[in-house]
Amino acid sequence: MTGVAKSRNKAGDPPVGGSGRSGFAGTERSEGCPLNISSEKKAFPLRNWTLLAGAGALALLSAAAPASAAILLSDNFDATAADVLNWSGDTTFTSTSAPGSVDLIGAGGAFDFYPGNGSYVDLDGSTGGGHDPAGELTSNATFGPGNYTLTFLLGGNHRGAPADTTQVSLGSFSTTLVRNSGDPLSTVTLHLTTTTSGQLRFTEQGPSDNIGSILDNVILSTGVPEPTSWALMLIGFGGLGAMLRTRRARGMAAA
Ligand SMILES: [Ca+2]
Ligand SMILES: [Ca+2]
Repeated sequence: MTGVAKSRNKAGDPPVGGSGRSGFAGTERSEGCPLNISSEKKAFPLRNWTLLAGAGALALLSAAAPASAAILLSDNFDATAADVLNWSGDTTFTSTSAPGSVDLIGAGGAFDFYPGNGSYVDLDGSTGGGHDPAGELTSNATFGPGNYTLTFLLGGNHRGAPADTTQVSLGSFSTTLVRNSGDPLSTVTLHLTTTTSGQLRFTEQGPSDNIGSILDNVILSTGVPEPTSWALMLIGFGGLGAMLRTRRARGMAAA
């Protein structure tokens, strides 16, 4: 089909605080020790505080990294048989691009450019050129502020048409991906953060010529902290260690 303008009906197509003094009891003084433990008349070895702090740190890590990500949205577009030109959408996504549109193709139909993937979406539908956006799919669900992991397949238009630009957005997050005609259908993984609520949206920015990038297998999951968040936590743990070392030194000096 390479180079075919289109044979289908398309016009053109924080740190945990542990404090204390190590290993001595009795008539100790509390000067220099923010947490007065002298009234306990008992030793509470530094290693115990360290273990407590370590447990707290592990609790923080556990809270920050859920054991398994929950899938919030999933659509392989296979529930609808191809070909449906100017497709209106399904229970997960709605075509929101009027007067532009999207097409549902593939699945052994007339435009199965990526066989074996069932049905998939041509993000530039069959309503003619000159539309802005050329096509757009918007999730029916709205998602709140937070971290998300988004994966999907995106491929080139496969018909020799000019490269297409796809905008992917959710709330305050937005990015654009360019696919040349011959680019394969390949997995894109985005770890995104949005500060506002919003719907997941794939917007074909054009050029609007009834031939667009191909979208399939969209999965949105709960996310994990951005790498910068992990870095901040590690810095916090480093500070915790330094604080404990300082307290131990003070305790030995006081003794
Ligand atoms: Ca599919
Ligand atoms: Ca196009």
